[in-house]
Amino acid sequence: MTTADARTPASNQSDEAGKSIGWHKGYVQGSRPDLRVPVRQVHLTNGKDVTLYDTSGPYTDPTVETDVRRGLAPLRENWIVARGDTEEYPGRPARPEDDGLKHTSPRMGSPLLERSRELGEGLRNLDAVFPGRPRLPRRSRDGQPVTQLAYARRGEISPEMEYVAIRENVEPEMVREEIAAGRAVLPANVNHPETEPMIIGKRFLVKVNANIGNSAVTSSIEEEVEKMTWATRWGADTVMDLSTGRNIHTTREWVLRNSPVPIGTVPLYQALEKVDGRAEELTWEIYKDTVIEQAEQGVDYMTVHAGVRLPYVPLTARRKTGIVSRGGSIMAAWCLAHHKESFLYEHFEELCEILASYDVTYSLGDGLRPGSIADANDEAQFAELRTLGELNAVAKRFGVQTMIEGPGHVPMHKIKANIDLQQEICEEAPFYTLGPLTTDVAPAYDHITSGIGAAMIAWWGTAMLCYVTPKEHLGLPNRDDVKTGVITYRIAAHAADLAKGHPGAQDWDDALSDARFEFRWEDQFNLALDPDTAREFHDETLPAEPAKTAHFCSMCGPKFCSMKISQDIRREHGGSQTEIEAGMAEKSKEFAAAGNRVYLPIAD
Ligand code: IRN
Ligand code: FE2
Repeated sequence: MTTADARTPASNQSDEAGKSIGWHKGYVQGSRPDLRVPVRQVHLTNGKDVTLYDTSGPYTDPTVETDVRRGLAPLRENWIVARGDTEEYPGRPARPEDDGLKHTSPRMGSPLLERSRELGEGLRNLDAVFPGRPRLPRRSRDGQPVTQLAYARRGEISPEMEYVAIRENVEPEMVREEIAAGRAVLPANVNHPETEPMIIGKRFLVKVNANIGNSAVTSSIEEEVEKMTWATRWGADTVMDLSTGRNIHTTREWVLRNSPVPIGTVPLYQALEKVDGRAEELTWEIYKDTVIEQAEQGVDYMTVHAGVRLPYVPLTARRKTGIVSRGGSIMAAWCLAHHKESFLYEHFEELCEILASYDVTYSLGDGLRPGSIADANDEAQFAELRTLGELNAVAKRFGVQTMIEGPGHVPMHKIKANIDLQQEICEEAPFYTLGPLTTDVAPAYDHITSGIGAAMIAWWGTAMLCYVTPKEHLGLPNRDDVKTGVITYRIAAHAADLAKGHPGAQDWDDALSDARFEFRWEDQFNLALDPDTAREFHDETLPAEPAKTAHFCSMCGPKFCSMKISQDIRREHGGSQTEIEAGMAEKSKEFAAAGNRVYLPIAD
């Protein structure tokens, strides 16, 4: 990573003033021709480049033609086939109920296509059935795990591992070790060859997940595909499709075929659709069938709420907000209705065998996470966590990559106990937390209440943060909410990367600080997490082109910009301490003479 030289005089680039140099998509070549790792190359006006991690996929590469109807190129396909441990098979036939169309009579030909066309509902320009290349699903040839964990344990550095090593600026052997030890996961279903490998673990950059998903009444397939590309454009490392209602199978197919990042789901949601929303009618068979359906499509990781055990349900009775997890409440309802142990817990080993044969990663759900500050770190939550620790060990035995989900709503002073306990109980398996929200009093601002908790818990070792949007607790996020959520969480993640001292993390800050200090406005914008908004805010008060190189902004005005003042001091008085102090005293006199006002009215 190269950054701007901190001491480049501002005047040196005045001739390039206002010229938007921008950024372009670059690639770092790996050890084989088909291993090219995408990066975002920001070109600064001083001729230097800054290289940033890039999650946006081929969509931001003008040299690559993308077509959502055909899907992305299957970049990992050759790697998967070359391993020789998987085979194609006919797969499970898609059924109308997979798409929530259970109550309509199937027709001749393609019932899904016909019904969806007839309904014409929730579908705008996209056809109901994904038209892209037909493919058969793959799975393990002999029932042995075909997981990155199995390869890492055998001492193999897969192309996927080399890819993430380049992405993270670390040694491939370190990647292999972390995966082998279960401290990191590399979610990469053999049926999602389109995905650009990424890694989740505390020794790596903190990752951010964005949730998307239609519900029965809102959103179309097209909108969901767009939300996915939109979220990854702003920096989502993974996307979870939490769709319910109609077109659920088809929406997921479109999202998967077009997604450059791993896709996660909660199979329980779709299983519930298949029994018409009646939790007590769920069975292991329906659940298992849904998991296989999704694994064949290429879902990279699945939330499984197997820690919600029958004896824990009563522990939530006296809580302020009971069970707030969707999956958790479905499983609790099932356990109570049958007065039986959870079928997920009972059949966990069988589930491990299925996941291992596609390399689906577990995300062991926190179905009993606290839904309010009052319920944080209570008995129900920690009882479930201990069970997740036990299940983590089982999953590892079966060679399944595993991460552990965490809360929720937790006040700041109770956050650290969560990650410490999780790391201890789960043998340092990656923690994946939802926030946590540090207070309950700010609906409409819960991206912020949770961004605070997210930054703290990530600093202490959480590997991935599940974003929260301003619509949390209020409604389904739209495009703007998705962007706000992703940017907020990128801030939390990067703040943690800095605090953890991840190699190269600070280079980005240094480059932006230099640009700020030297009044290279365009560079500031281009380096920003959200260049559009930064530029827009600046232009609101100083729209003129010359202002892009002006040595002040409208916050303090031309006279009292602190950065301007320190530059003047440096220029007039060189560098020695006494000279600087003298300069400061002089500026202080000027300041007093002008009325001691920090904020001057904006002159227009
Ligand atoms: C992450 C950590 N804890 C929960 N999450 C996410 O919350 C989970 O991965 C899923 O995307 C979402 C909803 O989960 P529930 O409410 O079904 O538990
Ligand atoms: Fe909540």
